[in-house]
Amino acid sequence: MEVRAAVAVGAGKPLEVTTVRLEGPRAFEVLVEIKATGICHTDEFTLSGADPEGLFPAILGHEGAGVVVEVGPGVTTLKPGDHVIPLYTPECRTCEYCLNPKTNLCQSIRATQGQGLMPDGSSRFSTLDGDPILHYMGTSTFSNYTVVPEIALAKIRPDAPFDKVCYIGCGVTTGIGAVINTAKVEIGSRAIVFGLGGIGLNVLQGLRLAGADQIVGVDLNPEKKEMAERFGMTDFVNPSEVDGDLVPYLVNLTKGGADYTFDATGNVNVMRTALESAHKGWGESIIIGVAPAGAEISTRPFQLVTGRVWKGTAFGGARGRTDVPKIVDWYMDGKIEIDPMITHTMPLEDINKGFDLMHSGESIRSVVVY
Ligand code: NAD
Ligand code: DAO
Ligand code: ZN
Repeated sequence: MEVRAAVAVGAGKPLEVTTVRLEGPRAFEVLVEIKATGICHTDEFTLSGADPEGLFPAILGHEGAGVVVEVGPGVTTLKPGDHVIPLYTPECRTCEYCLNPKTNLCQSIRATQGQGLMPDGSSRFSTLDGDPILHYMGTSTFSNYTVVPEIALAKIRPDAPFDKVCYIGCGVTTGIGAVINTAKVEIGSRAIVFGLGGIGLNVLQGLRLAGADQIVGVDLNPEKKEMAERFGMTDFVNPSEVDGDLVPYLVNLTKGGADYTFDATGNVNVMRTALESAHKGWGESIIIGVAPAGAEISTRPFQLVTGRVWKGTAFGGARGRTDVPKIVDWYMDGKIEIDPMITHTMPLEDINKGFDLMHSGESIRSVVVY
């Protein structure tokens, strides 16, 4: 079939919105009509050329929601008409990783997904001339139709609005999951969140949900304060307004250091500050941000010897097919908020404007509605 897609033709170039060819689903694959997709920093990371694993031409997008149109042979858990969220972290429920409760990093299709291919090693997308176009993160939601492995689709309730719950496909789950699945924050905790963007705001609301007492937000941009307060932040710190070292300031503010700190900036210097502002003896620091290629973290080992713990999290430690439908329920039941974070919506034709809004810092989330 012919579909409309925004094609990433090369690093640093704008997406080209055009008609491309999409082959139907093969065994254990599903054709999904994408109804809405968020534009995330990871798409920008790849499009900019900073992602060393970035491949072109490709159809980016990994934060979508849509409807099953057709299922390939062997698909048993989905049928046409089901509402779904594609998962860049699949959940096969049978691989060594899925069977280990300590991780959510299903590896069953990791190799081909990383090469922009479906599990059988081929692409379903091509130009009208027949030249292959690569998939991206196994999802390629910057297309009004896409083909996704069955194990990379979470079935969600049919009354959830696509233009809001698409954000659960990455940002919401990553932020809330970092709190609940990775840190396992206890009621009454003190926490510090570095970076109050699309991920950090969801860490804040995760902390509020977990019953944290003190939720400190740290951002260089003072305009982030108002929205962050709406999502549960109790104290705002702008590092550029702190005299001297930020670590002792934050340790003092949290009465000895935070029980949990979260990096949602991707800056390795911030990651060090986050680790060192965690409480001596038990403080845990969770890295969410994705640092530039080749960047390294450092601290004095004595920080760990004296009980601080450094951890990282991908997709909030969530097992998508199991956890994403529950997070959709939380949204529909009013336990979490999404709407205020969707600051802009646009048709696919204007997708490059969504990237411009991200660069200028004007948007939290732009959503393409098909
Ligand atoms: P964003 O740009 O919306 O937010 C980043 C925020 O950090 C901004 O508000 C910015 O002002 C602030 N900031 C930047 N430098 C700072 C500094 N030195 N000190 C304090 N604040 C600073 O980005 P986002 O969409 O929220 O994503 C955050 C990070 O999370 C990115 O690195 C992204 O790639 C990563 N991410 C990780 C996962 C995962 O599974 N681990 C998933 C999605 C995104
Ligand atoms: O299993 O090796 C692997 C890859 C897991 C990918 C996790 C990606 C998380 C960070 C990227 C941000 C996604 C939007
Ligand atoms: Zn698996």
